[in-house]
Amino acid sequence: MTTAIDNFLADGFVTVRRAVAPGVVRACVALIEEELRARGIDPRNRVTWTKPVVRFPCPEGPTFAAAGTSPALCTVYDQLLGRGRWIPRQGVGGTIPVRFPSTSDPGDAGWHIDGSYDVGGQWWVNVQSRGRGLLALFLFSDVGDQDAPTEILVGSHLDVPRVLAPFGARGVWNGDVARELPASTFRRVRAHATGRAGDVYVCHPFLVHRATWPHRGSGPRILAQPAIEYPQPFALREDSDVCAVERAILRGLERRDS
Ligand SMILES: O=C(O)CCC(=O)C(=O)O
Repeated sequence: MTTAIDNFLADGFVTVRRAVAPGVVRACVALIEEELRARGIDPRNRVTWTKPVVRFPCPEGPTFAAAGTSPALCTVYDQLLGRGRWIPRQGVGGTIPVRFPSTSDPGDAGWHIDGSYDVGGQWWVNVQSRGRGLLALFLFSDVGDQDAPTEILVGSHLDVPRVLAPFGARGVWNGDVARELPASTFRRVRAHATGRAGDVYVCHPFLVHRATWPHRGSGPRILAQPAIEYPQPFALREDSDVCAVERAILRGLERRDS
């Protein structure tokens, strides 16, 4: 029988439906809407939706802590990273790109993996995934195919380790990774991070993804995209007690075929 971990190893993500309870989602959205109003955007009045995307840090506080520490998510993080081996966060973290109905290029829609650590003001990544255990995509609005869903290259997390390995522990700017990938990566099956508000896509840190446009839906698409932090870089040793994220990196390096 195929398990959620097998799917994660093969695809690079698992979808946790209803990961965040509806009441918690509503409370988070109310706070996100306050952030929008503070920027002169009325989430109910499309006249004020003048840009394709507005981005800000995910607010902190108990409401977002309830979303970030949902029992369903903690269970999945334990399964993928090892029980007690990831850093719990009292919040969600990351940024919130809110995408509005628009046919304009938002300017931030290139294929990439997210960066994990700061080097001179740039976000870098290394093959040991220093600083990052996972990427999570929290849907805070219902997202359909017309609503500018995040697009994922299924299984692309297995192509990235061989690109990162030559850069060693120092790593590389995340903006340089996609152009080093083989053409076959971009022929991989594509998936869209669609679903209901409260669903969370839990992704391998090396999963290649991008924002999409145009947004042909009717309302703001709200997503948070935090890192799930991991206290030390993955050792990437065959003989160590490897978790699913590390096993996928080893598989990508063709050091392990399980
Ligand atoms: O907004 C999205 O759909 C994804 C954005 C993204 O991947 C990013 O900003 O790193």
